[in-house]
Amino acid sequence: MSDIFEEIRKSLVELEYDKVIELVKKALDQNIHPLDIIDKALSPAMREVGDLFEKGEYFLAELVTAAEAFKECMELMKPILLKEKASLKPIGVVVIGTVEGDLHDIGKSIVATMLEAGGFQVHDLGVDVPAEKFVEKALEVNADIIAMSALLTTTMLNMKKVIDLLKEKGIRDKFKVLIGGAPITEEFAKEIGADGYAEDAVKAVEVAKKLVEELRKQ
Ligand code: B12
Repeated sequence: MSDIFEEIRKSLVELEYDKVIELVKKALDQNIHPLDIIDKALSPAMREVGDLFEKGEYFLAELVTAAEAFKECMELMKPILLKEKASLKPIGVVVIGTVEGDLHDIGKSIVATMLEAGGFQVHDLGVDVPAEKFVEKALEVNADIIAMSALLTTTMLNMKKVIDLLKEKGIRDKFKVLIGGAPITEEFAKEIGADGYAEDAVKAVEVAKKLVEELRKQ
């Protein structure tokens, strides 16, 4: 069974678009859970693609191709992930997006899907989301959690802008702020005053549930 993960990983790193899709379909046919495909094959492959880019062996076009293949695999897996949706009545409301200046959305979309599968009502604002838009939407839908993603060291500070804006408006306590993305750490979350951090989509759901409980107790 582990061979299929290796095959998927290799074909994504080598940018064999059709082969990746075909192998993911094959894995799903074998009842392999989508989260295992993501964690054991697709995500490690994307990190490798990023490393090759950093070394100058791959260019932007290669990043784009790999990202498109990953996204198409997500389209195949999303219905399976959502089939496991926990409850009919939402356990909380989340506004999620990738921060201003940042166009990376694969990880954010996985987190959004997993939160939805975990029973949250999710409003996905997409990428390059300005601080004002996060706050506006959170107020509009009466959100419990504002969740932000950043993949660039240059954009991660835009997360703080959202927290500062909440403080400025006197509504910081109304929402829990959850952050994540490859360059984000627990320390960074503390530093900017976020309420929670998670390194992957599964942990994001656990932390989100904890944050909603805390909010209800306030
Ligand atoms: C694919 C990719 C792209 C694609 C994105 C396509 C898309 N639709 O997303 C494209 C080609 C557009 C791109 C562009 C650029 N990229 Co890019 N990209 C990547 C790459 C290879 C993979 C990212 C990815 O999708 N990973 C897979 C997902 C599943 O993982 P993830 O995003 O980390 O998400 C997981 C966790 O972090 C967490 N998580 C994520 N979000 C959230 C949110 C919350 C709330 C929580 C709790 C958790 C959480 O859960 C997720 C699931 O487990 C990374 C390499 C890397 N190591 O990350 C570089 C990388 C991020 N890119 C990089 C760079 C430099 C760029 C560009 C500046 C390149 C350029 N010269 O133009 C541009 C910037 C464009 C912009 N303004 O955003 C650098 C960043 C370096 C840095 N220190 O900032 C990296 C690290 C590559 C490298 N090693 O050099 N990129």
